[in-house]
Amino acid sequence: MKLWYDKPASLENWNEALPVGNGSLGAMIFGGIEKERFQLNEETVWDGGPRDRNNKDSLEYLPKIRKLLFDGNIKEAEKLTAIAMAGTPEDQRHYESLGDIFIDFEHEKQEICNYERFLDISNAVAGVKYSCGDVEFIREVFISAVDKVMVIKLDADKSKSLSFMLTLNRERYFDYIYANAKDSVTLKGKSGSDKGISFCSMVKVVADGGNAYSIGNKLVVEKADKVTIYMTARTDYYGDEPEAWCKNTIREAINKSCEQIKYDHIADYNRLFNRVKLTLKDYNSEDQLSLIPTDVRLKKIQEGETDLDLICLYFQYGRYLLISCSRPGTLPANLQGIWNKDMMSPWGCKFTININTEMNYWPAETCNLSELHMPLFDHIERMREPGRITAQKMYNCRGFMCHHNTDIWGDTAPQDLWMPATQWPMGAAWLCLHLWEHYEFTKDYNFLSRTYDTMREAALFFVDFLIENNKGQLVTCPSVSPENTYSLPNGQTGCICIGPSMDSQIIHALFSNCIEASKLLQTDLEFRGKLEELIERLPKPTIGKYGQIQEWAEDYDEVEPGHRHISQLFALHPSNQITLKDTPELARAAKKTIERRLSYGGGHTGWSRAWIINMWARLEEGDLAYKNIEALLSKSTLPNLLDNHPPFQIDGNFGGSAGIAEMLLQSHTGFIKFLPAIPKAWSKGEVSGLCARGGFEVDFTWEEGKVVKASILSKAGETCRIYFEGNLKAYNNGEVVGSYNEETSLLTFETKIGERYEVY
Ligand code: FUC
Repeated sequence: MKLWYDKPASLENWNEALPVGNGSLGAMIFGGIEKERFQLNEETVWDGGPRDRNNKDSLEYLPKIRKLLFDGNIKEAEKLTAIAMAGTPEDQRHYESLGDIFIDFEHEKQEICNYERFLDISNAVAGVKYSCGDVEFIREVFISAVDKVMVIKLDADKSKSLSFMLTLNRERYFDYIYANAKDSVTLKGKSGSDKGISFCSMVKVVADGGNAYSIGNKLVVEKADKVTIYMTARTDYYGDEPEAWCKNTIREAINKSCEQIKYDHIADYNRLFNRVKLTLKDYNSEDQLSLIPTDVRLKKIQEGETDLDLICLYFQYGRYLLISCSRPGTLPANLQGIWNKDMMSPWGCKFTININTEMNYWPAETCNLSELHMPLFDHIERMREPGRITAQKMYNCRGFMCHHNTDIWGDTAPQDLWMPATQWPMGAAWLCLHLWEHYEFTKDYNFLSRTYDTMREAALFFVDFLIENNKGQLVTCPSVSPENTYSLPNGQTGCICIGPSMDSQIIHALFSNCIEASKLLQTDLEFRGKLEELIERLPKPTIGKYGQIQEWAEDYDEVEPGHRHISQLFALHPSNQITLKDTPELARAAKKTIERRLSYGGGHTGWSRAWIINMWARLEEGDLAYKNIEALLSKSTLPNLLDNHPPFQIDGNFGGSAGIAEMLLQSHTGFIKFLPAIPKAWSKGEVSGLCARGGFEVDFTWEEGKVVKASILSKAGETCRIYFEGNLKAYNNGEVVGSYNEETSLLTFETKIGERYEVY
């Protein structure tokens, strides 16, 4: 499980560098020979601080905007929305790079050979190896979540071979950089406003043999045998004094020893990573593929070659990335996880919640990284108070809500002044669906009882916010269908609308989850009654003139029929309101919808392609899903296997891994289905540790596209239902359990917590 390359990343091309991280600290490693670069991030280094941006006039103009929309005067409605509802100011805070470490090596002028740069994702350790003359140099880098430091080990097989100068830097916006000890430098600053974040990064070198000292604000090492560099960073976001925290963390790391830190790091990482294994057996390859550099393998896929092993690597890379950027107690993965080189990055490298942040967490449950979902849940809590204020001030509604972006202070006011996206009231609602999903996968009753109130509060907003449309249905208004524009027969175009399909689907899911949760928790009877009454009045998915699922309440044409968002199919994925079995007509229309999008060039951003993979998987179209995986790899993947929107955006990686899992195992319809969307080319393979709703962990092998043998671990003692056509039985300790119903094709058996069940 290695990404590897036979040359350094070009210093100017960040997209070739390799990411390491521990959930809050991140680095991109370039692997230079003369000059090494580590581009650094700390996830709380954001510009500015919290603020209230809710538009003071929103409430006053809301009735007027609604009236304009009901009168069909879209242009006027949009004009007024742009000034009366936009955030004041229009933009949320943004994420920034922490800086860089540069190391200038003094090498003898000799030929370099045997160069290799790698990222071993089975241990979360990156490295560089090469020979210069008769000296072999080895560099190893990892960031420990246990000890909260980045460790860079420099080694050479001849003594006194390591001489270099180290520079810690930041492009701009910092106040101090100084040697805080003989062998250590500190960089400090404060971002943005007076409420801004104070940050500190610190580097210390420990040399074996030779000399290590500072000159000015550089660190110099001369003729050392081995060197260990410790780096960490902190801000005051969580209330720490950053410099003291860094000093202390580095001191403790050095006391612990580099070997022990590495040992603990690998053990900690393996605990998460090793839970899932995937092999796709390729009859044509001769298992020599790992000898080819990763960028070359990617190019071969672009040229139409098959490389199933690279698909397994890509799948696991998504898991690696989530483990490296989203640990309990850290912030959720932002648009780039934690890895961002810019001071002013695309979309502020925030949390865009009209698809992107949600997609980041699609693999969390299915790919057995459930606890990595926690940062998202913590963030929802962070949004509650600001979200209440926005609900109250902008709409005079109870509950909490958010528009299509949020920042690390949980800002919930509208973001940007961009008609297709800004005025969308569904962000908090969509995020809250993840709480229910976590419950469904874990059956953790305590979690549900802890978080019910949050889901309820998101639903409460819509109890107040929904209004009646001309058909007497309950709809959102104003809203948009992210981020598409419709055209009217008279040639007018518009974004703002009444009751876009996605909104009704999200509210349907949120209300259903709350109703279900309140039953399980035996609570909140009155509120449940209210939701049961309202849910009946939400518009249902409707089939339009092209046989597609309608995107808006009216069967408008899209200005961009190949648009990257496919919001009207939210009901197909991630939700389960459209399924092949229960709503076959809608499923057919969903298929038409995807085909229509694709025929107009859809799926052109990485995340959009990843969503399409998940949708084809839900429609059990394995070959089409696979075709889109190949497209994701060949059109939207950078040399370092990060997703390319463009630019780099991590959602495509996570959506891609989730899509592969979705092709292998599904459980969104009340039962487990093995290999629901297996492409012909993946006829043989094995997988272990994928998760299904009901608290099940599933392993199986397959041949000729059919499961040969499965093993299911029950973690919650729920009844297990497996759908298949054929003749399989379930066994526990050698005894047959449960029974198979030929009419429903369901094998059903009761389970005990911690027991394993074999199915063959
Ligand atoms: C949404 C998408 C864009 C981009 C941005 C960060 O607005 O429509 O494609 O991914 O988020």
